[in-house]
Amino acid sequence: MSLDLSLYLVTDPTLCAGRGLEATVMAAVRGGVSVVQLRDKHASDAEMIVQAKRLKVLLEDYGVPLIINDRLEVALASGADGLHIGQGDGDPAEARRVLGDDALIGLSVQTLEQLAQVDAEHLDYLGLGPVFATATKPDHAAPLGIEGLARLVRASPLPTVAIGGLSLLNAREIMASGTDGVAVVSALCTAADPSAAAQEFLAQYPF
Ligand code: TZP
Ligand code: MG
Repeated sequence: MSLDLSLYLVTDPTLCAGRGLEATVMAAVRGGVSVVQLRDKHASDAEMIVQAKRLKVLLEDYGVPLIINDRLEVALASGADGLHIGQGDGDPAEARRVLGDDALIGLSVQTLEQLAQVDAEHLDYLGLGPVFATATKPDHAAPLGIEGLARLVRASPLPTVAIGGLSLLNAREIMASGTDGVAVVSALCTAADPSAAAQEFLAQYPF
């Protein structure tokens, strides 16, 4: 499946639960979300595989890829389109070997030092952040700010998506850094109308 990073929704079991995770995700997708990442730090692998398989069927009609956070076994067993790993979560080359050439594999990068170590051969994109401090990920690294983000975008050998504290208030400025897209949890999952919010994100972009 091709990769359009423009509006990348990362799920959170609590923040997306308002109207039900699936209903929230699909409303956002109808509004124009281009990638969905299933992220759940507490579910068992078996629970996550069930959720991933259900989402995969729903997303198929929209041509939107489903990416699994952290868990290679879940990505493989659910037939998801790819895997997103953090620094120290796993090896991109191993993920590529297990998931195959067509899988979409992403890595989180927080610093120029990490960027210099990136195994671009086995990756499709980089997640850059957090741009701003966010309560959604309590253990996050030091925020990059817009300037820090722009430096990483310029130096990246791969397409990038920015994450962390992003919202309708800063999406235009974020896209002006040259990144290929914006990744959000709360800005879509806690929106009164996730579909309208997704449309508003895309309407802000300078392209
Ligand atoms: N990785 C870096 S920040 C973050 C993740 C998963 C959470 C982003 O959440 P929000 O609600 O969009 O700030
Ligand atoms: Mg991780």
